[in-house]
Amino acid sequence: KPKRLAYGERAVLAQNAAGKKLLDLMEQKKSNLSVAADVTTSEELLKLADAVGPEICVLKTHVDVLSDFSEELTVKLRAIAEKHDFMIFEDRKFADISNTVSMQYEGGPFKIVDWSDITNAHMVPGPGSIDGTGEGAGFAATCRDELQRNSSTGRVPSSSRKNGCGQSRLRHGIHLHKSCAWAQAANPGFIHMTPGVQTSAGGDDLGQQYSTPENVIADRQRDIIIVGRGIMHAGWYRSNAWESQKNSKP
Ligand code: 6AU
Repeated sequence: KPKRLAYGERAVLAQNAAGKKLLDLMEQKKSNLSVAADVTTSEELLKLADAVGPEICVLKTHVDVLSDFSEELTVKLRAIAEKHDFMIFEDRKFADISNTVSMQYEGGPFKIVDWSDITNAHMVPGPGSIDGTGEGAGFAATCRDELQRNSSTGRVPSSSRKNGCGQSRLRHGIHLHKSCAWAQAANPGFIHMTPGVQTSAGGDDLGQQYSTPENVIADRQRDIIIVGRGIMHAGWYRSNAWESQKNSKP
């Protein structure tokens, strides 16, 4: 088995500025944890970001589930990201032609390009849909992207989607999904982020499947785990366990 390179050693091999920054940050902060901040109000999001900020390399957001999104939120979130030194990944999953994706990325209510470090696109329309997101026309040079397929049960990856994934991966270099056959050993310049992680394997009752951190990082050679409800509901587990010990039989 080839020796696994350290994240910091891989920074020089990264495919773009975002990848390099992320690998350096992971090495320096000694964190390969990303939290999926799937909350529905700005106040909860800011509170969560400030609480988990010291532990994480990436905060993953879905700002279109916030009931009160505002530009003020993005300014505050950026300040928390600078304070704790993590990157913001808006999990937008674009899926259209390049011209439309670029308008959605820069405009609309969210103006994702202004405040996120990383965003992502489905490979369904083909790799061309995110080709404009490099240093290309209409996009800020800070634009970054990720690719993804689904971790939920019942997915049907078509060969064309797989091809699109492969081609874009070559150009863009940060790669996000659960079941890709490419490990970092295949190309240490790519970064693999994997969602669907909890402390024990299993799933939710809507088709999500979970793996453990060790399974993802050690066995499958991925780089970053993304944990959502497993961390956000830690309070629930904590109080449940605490209350349960009071009920334990002598
Ligand atoms: O740990 P969970 O199940 O609470 O949250 C998992 C997070 C959610 C999903 O939108 C996301 O990861 N996700 C993704 C991403 C990151 O794009 C892809 C995927 O295949 N499965 C998945 O759960 O925010």
